[in-house]
Amino acid sequence: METATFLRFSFLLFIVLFLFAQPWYWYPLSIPGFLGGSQSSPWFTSKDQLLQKLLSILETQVNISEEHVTDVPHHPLDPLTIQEINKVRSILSSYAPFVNSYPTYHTLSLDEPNKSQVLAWKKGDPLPPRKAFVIALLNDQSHVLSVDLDWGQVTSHAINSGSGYPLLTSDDMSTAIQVTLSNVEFDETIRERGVSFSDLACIPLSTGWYGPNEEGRRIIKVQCFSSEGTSNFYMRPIEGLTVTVDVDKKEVVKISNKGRGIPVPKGTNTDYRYQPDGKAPEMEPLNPISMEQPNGPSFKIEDGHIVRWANWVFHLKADARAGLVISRAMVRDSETGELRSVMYRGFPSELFVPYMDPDEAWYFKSYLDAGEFGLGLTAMSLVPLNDCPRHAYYMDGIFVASDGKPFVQQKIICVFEKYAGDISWRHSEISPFGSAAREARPKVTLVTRLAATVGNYDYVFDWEFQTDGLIHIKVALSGMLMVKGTTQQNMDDEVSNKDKMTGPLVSENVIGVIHDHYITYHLDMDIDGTNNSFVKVSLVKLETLPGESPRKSYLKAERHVAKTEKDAQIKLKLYDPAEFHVINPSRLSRLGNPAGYKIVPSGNDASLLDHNDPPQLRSAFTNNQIWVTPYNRTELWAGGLLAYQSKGDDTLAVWSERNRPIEEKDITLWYTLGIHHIPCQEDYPIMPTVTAGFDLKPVNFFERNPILRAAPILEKDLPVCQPTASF
Ligand SMILES: *[C@@H]1O[C@H](CO)[C@@H](O)[C@H](O)[C@H]1NC(C)=O
Ligand SMILES: *[C@@H]1O[C@H](CO)[C@@H](O)[C@H](O)[C@H]1NC(C)=O
Ligand SMILES: *[C@@H]1O[C@H](CO)[C@@H](O)[C@H](O)[C@H]1NC(C)=O
Ligand SMILES: *[C@@H]1O[C@H](CO)[C@@H](O)[C@H](O)[C@H]1NC(C)=O
Ligand SMILES: [Cu+2]
Repeated sequence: METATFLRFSFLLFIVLFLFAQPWYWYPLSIPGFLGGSQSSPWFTSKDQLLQKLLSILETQVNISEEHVTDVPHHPLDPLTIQEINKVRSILSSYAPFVNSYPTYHTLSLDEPNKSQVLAWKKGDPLPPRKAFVIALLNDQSHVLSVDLDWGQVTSHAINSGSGYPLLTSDDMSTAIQVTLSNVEFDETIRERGVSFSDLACIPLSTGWYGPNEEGRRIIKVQCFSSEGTSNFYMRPIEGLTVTVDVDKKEVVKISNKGRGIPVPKGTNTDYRYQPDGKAPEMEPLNPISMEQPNGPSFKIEDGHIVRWANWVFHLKADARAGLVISRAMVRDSETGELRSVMYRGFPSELFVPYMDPDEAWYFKSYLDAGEFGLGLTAMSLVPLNDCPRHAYYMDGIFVASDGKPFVQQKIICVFEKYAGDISWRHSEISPFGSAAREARPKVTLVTRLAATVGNYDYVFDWEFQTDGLIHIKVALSGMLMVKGTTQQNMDDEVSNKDKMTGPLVSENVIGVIHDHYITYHLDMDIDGTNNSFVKVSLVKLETLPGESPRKSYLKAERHVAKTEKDAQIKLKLYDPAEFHVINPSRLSRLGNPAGYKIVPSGNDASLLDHNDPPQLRSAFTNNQIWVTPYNRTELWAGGLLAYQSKGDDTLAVWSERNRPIEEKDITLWYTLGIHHIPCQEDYPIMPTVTAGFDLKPVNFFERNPILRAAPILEKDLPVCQPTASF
């Protein structure tokens, strides 16, 4: 039965994610004694039995809600439904080139209609033709197809000639682990390190691109840890052991084992799961706290994907690669009530994480998490009341396994209203005429959130909408450091290779390797339509003439409209400040200012790697913090359509070099936020969140403060609440 098989695949994905991101502790929940017993337990006397157990679990079925089976699309941008995905698979199974040799599916998602069709569509109109965008791998070639669901036909088919491969499937990852676990030499190395197979946890790592040796085949590097005594196996690396696997040939290419003298760190006190009877931190306990919403939340979700709240309307969906996509964001004009366009589409396009260690077991760690693993595929269910507050609405993601079958990732997005005690505007005054003013308004916002767990790291992606028109885009980083084993226990220890430490000691025998995080956002701005320009408003210092003023210098704003892409390749500089506006030159305020939104950067560390260093070549899209390109429906992924092992021949940096005109055009803004991360002891064993973000803020878009007449909150509006159930 169709449903049963897709359930099986969702389970398969879960298992692999668990291999990939979750500790082995999950096993005892379903297999008593699997982890709890001793070496002599029948489950894990040998590695073969471990493997067999794994495989039999992959065959098991789980019971997952069937609620999406009857979904139908309501909006041109709605993701493919389960029925549509099944139809695409059936069309492709009788498509001549794939009939005799079955490809694996790495992407199967909505091929969005042309922008003009989406903009012209109104509720009630028939949907534009539904199409699927497919990337399938067959005999080492990436086939890029468009499938028309109404015609039941493939309407375009090209073999991509770029350097990279599509993102990994869960099958690729489990293959890499299985090939590793079945290797005899690997067996030896694990025994030699004194780790028992029952405690072994291995993760599949993307390999980057480092020259001809690894070209022409798909490679995954596997590294392993000991989970003995902790669910947090990431803190117990088997250092210096890397198994390079050819995923398609299903064979080990190389085993590098250079960490023999390095002990597996002990990992005491590294478990992060709550122990109700465990020792609490030395602090006064907090009383339970929540936000009051006596009348419930103020947002509505229409037809599954349209979010309406206060003066905002937008389309929200999960995407296997981007995670969370906001489309057609529109804000209501506070004076006229007109719904005005702000952004056609916004999403994190790539996430680059280079580690700063040239060692054999570390040099390749330079991940492109969106294009290699997928920010949606790695997102797991949010935890009610902790990940998202009470009254949050949860949205599922419907993705596709490598055999083309759909599966559901439940509750990976949440939508909620937030009041964090902040103020949206205020003033108080003692009037000389007796009537005092004391006015303040609370800041209530609407948040949409997705948390990707890409292996060890967690990235919480937020889009926060304000009633004053501002959109705050934020990422919170948490999860585990990727740590390196060392013989060193203390900073005082005499260690011969101390100078080669590539990060601080964060625990005994554990180095937190220095690394960066760069998140590049695709922001297709449409300010009151598509006729937009990018304006750099520079602050320049002017000097007064002798005798002109007691002042010697002052600042003035100078506007420069970017003509072509190179005018908009921007490196931020503290002593050369500027604002960056996207404006509509044909939409003027009553005072003659063009309607605009500015991007307000922050969280902007820049990459210092050599531009010819392979990871930086592939991630040249981080060489500037801001880029602007003319709209092009295929230029979505800053690191290229096929990012896995790519050489950087299809990145934003390459497109932008064409230097196309961008003035009075439909333009896309790209912003990269960056974080240098020098780990510290507090990051161990799990990191308190570190946040970085930026704003999209109206400039002369509204005629005046759009929330001037917003009402204050009074005591009677907030009766003391009784607890209500969360859902
Ligand atoms: C599986 O789901 C069905 C309904 O969809 C339910 O009746 C049944 O009890 C569930 N089985 C288990 C084991 O949860
Ligand atoms: C969409 O746009 C592309 C290029 O602009 C064009 O080739 C194609 O025919 C359009 N498709 C439809 C359905 O209008
Ligand atoms: C864009 O706006 C400018 C300024 O109003 C106008 O001259 C130009 O014709 C517009 N372009 C388009 C394509 O509408
Ligand atoms: C759109 O982008 C693709 C990929 O960069 C490029 O090949 C194509 O020429 C672009 N189309 C236009 C109209 O610029
Ligand atoms: Cu970090």
